[in-house]
Amino acid sequence: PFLGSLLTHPTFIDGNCWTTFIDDTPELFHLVGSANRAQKLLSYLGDLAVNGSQIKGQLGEPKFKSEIILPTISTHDGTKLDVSSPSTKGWRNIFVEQGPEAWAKAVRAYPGCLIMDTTWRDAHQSLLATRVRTVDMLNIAKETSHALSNAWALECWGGATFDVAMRFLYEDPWDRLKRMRKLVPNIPFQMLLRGANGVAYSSLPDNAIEHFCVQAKKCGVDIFRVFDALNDVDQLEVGVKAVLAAGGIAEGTICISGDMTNPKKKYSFEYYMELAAKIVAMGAHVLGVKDMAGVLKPSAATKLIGALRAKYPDLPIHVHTHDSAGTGVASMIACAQAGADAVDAATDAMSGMTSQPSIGAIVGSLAGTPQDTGLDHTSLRQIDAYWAQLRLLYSPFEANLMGPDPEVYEHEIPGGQLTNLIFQASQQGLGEQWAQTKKAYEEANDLLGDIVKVTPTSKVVGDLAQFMVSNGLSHDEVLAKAEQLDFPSSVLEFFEGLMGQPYGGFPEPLRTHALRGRRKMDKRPGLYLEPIDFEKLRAEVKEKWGGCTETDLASYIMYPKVFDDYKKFTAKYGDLSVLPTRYFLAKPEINQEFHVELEKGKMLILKLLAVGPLSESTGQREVFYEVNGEVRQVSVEDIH
Ligand code: 3PY
Ligand code: ZN
Repeated sequence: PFLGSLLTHPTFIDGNCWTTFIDDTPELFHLVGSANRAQKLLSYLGDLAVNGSQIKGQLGEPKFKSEIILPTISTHDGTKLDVSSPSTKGWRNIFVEQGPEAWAKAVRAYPGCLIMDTTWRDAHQSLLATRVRTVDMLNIAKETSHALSNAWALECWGGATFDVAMRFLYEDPWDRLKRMRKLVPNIPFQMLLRGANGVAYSSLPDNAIEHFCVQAKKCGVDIFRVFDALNDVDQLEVGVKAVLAAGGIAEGTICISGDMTNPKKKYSFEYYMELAAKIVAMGAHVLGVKDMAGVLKPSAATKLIGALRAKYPDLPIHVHTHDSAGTGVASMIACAQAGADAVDAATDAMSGMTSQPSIGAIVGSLAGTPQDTGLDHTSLRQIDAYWAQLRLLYSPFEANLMGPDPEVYEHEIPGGQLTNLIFQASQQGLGEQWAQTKKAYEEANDLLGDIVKVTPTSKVVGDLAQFMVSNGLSHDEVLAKAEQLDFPSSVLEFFEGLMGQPYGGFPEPLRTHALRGRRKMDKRPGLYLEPIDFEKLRAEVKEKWGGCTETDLASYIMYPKVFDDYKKFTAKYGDLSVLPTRYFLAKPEINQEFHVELEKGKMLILKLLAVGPLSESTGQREVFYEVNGEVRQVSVEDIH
């Protein structure tokens, strides 16, 4: 009943096909729209059946092949919760009704330690190459709104999820945010904002960050964790100011680097205390402490958080870590006991190693103590049963980490990057190559002046390390040959000052030798960059894609090429966010029935019937699908 409905409509057949036809018979155009969408979806499914998944980074097919079982949610005393609609109880109400200051006061007054669940952002960014799709968050969203109603927040947006959504999953990150928000109205949503870099890899003009924060707040972000990868306060302030202007909760954040209890290290206890004072002076609502590599040992955590708590009795303190060394639970408990208002954890099946520490372990350890999290361990376990299945569904993106890496105290590689580097090294056997990479990373960091390492500066160190390994260059050789070497572009951008100013200055003469006449910015890049001309870019996007929403514009400003490629892809294949992950990543078995809800009430029942032989003349194969009982055929180019 797709296109046929239009062509066989009596009005059409009579030839009375005047211009009001569209207005008089909107239902048919709706059907044509669905027909187009169904056809585009079939093109994708056909392609998958012939050529396999083209999703970057995917190795093989999901280990999980059955239907995902949704848990029923109850409390530890056996009371079953009605999850047919979202919970309305939670910390977000205070923020929405009374604003950020009242919310901050309320969380300070709460006697226990709250938990931020990072499962929807950092956990999958750190373990599964950021590949978890919107549909898999939405499917557990209402249950989560109940089980985690007392959570500080769900971290669910920003960081790498923004570009990966468009770049590799062909999804609109804004659409993800709005859809999650509908199903979780009660728990604050938190995002990660890289200060003046927004969610990109180097600085943007200030007005781009302002525009971005307004859109993010409108679409559903409440708390913005704002950091700068060099702890450059001028860069950080761009983000904090933009969040304040947008009406969000600003979590101004200190990035932790190295072991502050070791007197030989560059970043000392005093350094962090001074940085905190500057962040508080910016008017941040929350003080964030971000330990992106997981190097904040429990004793250091006790000292730093204890001192911050004493100095800022009215300011909520929120701590983030990664469990790379295996000490994440111990450190977060130390933080809670030293007075942190909130610590980060991930659902058990998505926790540990380069991800956040286990929510169950932290909640269980603090239960019944003055730092009780107010979360019910039974409900959490039930939510985790869902994620245990999802972890297997996303098995093609596993880095196959085998255990903790306490060597992180030496190499200081942030969680997400550590997974990437281990994965790359494991492709080559994890032997000599991995040892070399870790050593080169330490040397590269040293050459760059022992910088704070987190996106985007961690990429600078990683790129320089790989450059050294592949060219067989030692630390001293890089210094000696710097005037001749073709450094990676990220290293040059860092030296130019496009990522801000490092604490203690740039290393010289390496900077000058590497730049060889390129510009040197000695103040924050926003002072040199031309402001965005919104009108001009809006017209450009409209011209290319026939329309431009404010969120399209924000995506285009952050990632013009990625946005264009995403639009090209969806023009060809449609919005694939409706497709269950199993059939997004791999073809179904022959004759296996599966369902796709194209839009509310428009269900497609699909079955792969056959993949035809290769036509020598066209290089194509015919793929046959049954769609709602009718046989459909798509021609697909065989790229093998
Ligand atoms: C990001 O910037 O994406 C991070 O997760 C940094 O920790
Ligand atoms: Zn992190």
